[in-house]
Amino acid sequence: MNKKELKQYKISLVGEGGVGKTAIVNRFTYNQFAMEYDPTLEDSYRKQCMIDEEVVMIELVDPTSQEDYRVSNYWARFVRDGNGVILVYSVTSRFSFDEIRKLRQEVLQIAKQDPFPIILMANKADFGYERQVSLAGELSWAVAVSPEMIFIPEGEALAKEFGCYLFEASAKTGKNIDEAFYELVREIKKSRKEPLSLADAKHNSAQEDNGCCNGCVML
Ligand SMILES: Nc1nc2c(ncn2[C@@H]2O[C@H](COP(=O)(O)OP(=O)(O)OP(=O)(O)O)[C@@H](O)[C@H]2O)c(=O)[nH]1
Ligand SMILES: [Mg+2]
Repeated sequence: MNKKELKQYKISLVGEGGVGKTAIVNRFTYNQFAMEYDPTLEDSYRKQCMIDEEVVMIELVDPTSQEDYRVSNYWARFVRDGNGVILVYSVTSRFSFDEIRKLRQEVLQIAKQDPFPIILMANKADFGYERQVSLAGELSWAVAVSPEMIFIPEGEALAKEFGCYLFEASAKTGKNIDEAFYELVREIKKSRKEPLSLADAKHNSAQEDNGCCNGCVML
């Protein structure tokens, strides 16, 4: 099969500046990570990958997060032409988390499709200690240590509200990066009512057995 015949999935990353959208795309596409921060104007990428025993083409758009562009049609076109969105916040930025609800509303207003496939990604999960603390349920201690940090229960509540998956991820370590993209592709397949491959069907039935998905958290 040549590249033109492959199923295509167009995905955009949406989130506030500095949350790690470019780092996530670079980890997913090239398996690379850089510590430098260079605000994005606009980039697009393509990656061929095997998901549930099927070779597909993923097209990624990493649009600028600057407010001036977001409110213009320039930004909207990426969402409108795309098949799904990864909404990204950083566990180290309360602001980026607080803005997610508004960003989701913007995406849903722009998107042509209802429901529109969305995955929530909590990036920079390599900022380690808070994860153990929140798993142990000692939130108040953790908040005292770092009021800016976002903890799993907060992200989990948001994912439940949205009825979508939440992936705790790190572009630095690679944790849950591929998994989040693959899950979004599955969501897009479901929304397009594409016939399921055997591997897809197995995956979906395992999730249904686990009561997914009304806000699932992947740690
Ligand atoms: N520790 C850690 N740092 C990260 C991670 N992801 C991104 N960073 C760092 O965070 C900074 C911002 O990352 P970018 O990927 O440029 O952020 P962005 O969301 O693309 O920002 P804009 O292009 O301005 O919208 C960079 O210094 C990255 O190295 C991560 O998972 N862990
Ligand atoms: Mg960027």
